[in-house]
Amino acid sequence: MSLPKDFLWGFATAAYQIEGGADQDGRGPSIWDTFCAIPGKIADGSSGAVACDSYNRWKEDIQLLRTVGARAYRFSISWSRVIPLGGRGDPVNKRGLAFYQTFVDALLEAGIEPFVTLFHWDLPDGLEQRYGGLRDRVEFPLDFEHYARTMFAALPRVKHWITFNEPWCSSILGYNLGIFAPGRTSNRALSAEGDSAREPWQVGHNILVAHGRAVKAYRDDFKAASSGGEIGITLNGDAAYPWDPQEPADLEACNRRIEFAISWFADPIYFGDYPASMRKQLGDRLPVFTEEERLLVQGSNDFYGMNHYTANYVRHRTTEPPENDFMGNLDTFFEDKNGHSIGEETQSVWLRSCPRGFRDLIVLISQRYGYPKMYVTENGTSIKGENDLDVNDMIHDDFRARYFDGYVRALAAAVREDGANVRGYLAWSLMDNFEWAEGYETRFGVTYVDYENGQKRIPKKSAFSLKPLFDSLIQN
Ligand code: PNW
Repeated sequence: MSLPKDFLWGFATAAYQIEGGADQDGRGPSIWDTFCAIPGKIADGSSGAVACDSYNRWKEDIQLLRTVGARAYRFSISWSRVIPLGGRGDPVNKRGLAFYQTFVDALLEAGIEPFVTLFHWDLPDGLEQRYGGLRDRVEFPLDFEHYARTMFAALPRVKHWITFNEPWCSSILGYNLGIFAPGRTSNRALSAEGDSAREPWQVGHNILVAHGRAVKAYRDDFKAASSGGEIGITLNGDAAYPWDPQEPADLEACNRRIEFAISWFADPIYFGDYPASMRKQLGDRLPVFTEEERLLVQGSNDFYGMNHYTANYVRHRTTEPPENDFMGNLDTFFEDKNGHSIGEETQSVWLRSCPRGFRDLIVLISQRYGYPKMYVTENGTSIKGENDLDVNDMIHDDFRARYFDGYVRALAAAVREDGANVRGYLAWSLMDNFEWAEGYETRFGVTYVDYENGQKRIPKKSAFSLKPLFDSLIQN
């Protein structure tokens, strides 16, 4: 028995990936609606316009959570459903708010603890049009604070708030590689606009300040009345191992890999400034915190939200980094110097299973940031070829169940043996859904969703695998 009695476990989703109802009850468009409409951006030409239709089938979703025994559920709010144009002077949509109020009440009624993400990438398109969205250092944080306050006031029963999901993805995939909305990049084959060398670092900075503003608002005006409410940010990051363990420069590169992915955001939050390795490589392309900004950001996590999926081998480079480099002048691989694979392949090119990496990364984060309280807010896997299977075979997802078993045991070992303070775990995802640029061809769900025939949901084997696993690990 290694996990505390009050350990929360369950499943996670995000608004644009499951809700659909894109035009219902006054929702405004988000940058993902706009991005999906551009031919060639999404693998199967799809969008989240209908997705799993959870906007209309949320009762089924809650029933599903009960069926599989979940204690917690992480979902996100569609900002443009609540404030269709997004800004602090724009009208609030009562019907959008009411949807989330009803949903939270129903979750609590079912004994399921809500974890609410305020921003899971679907920025109101109105703000993109008005001032360039996440690129605006002043307007964006103010509008985010107003939106956050609107939600804190509307959902007083929620005790776990996540400001931003994976700012690394918003910044790098959205503004360097240009493969996520709004799709800006220096690569002119993909976008007429964008500056991969500068915009991602400014966007990351603005997200940190917006996070800081929302946290201050929560602590000043809502936290006291919430009986134990807490707020934090969710960061993604992969474990890193040296491509050549005998090569000190590869070990240093592993450290840079973590710093450019995780410490980019976590160092300002825990220490008040960016890592020295980033300043050294990026110079004045990395913004400098004003004193006001630093005060907002430093100390702004009640907990560390960790999203984690995979691990890489890392090899240092001996050449000067190009201006669009965002990794810290290194290359990543799934095989080391001797051709040894880090783990089994999945449907996602960026994901291989490596449970030991989970434990090592939990320990690394714990050590660097002083053993913060942590929640794992996402962990899960796709399966190679899953979408090509007949549904009767698809629901026997032994690979996914094995992935969870390995990863959850690695987490339990980090708590039991390494002193990590992990208090919860949310598997990605409750159901198959819109996997961003991959469309619907890649499935991450523990529940099969039949998009063509009435959105029927059928829990897979892995959906039932977590309850017995956690029952065996949580103290009773
Ligand atoms: C996360 N990468 O995204 C997101 O938070 C989820 O919305 C998403 O569905 C899930 O992981 C599965 O992909 C990531 O390319 C997307 O390294 C891409 C990467 C990492 C995380």
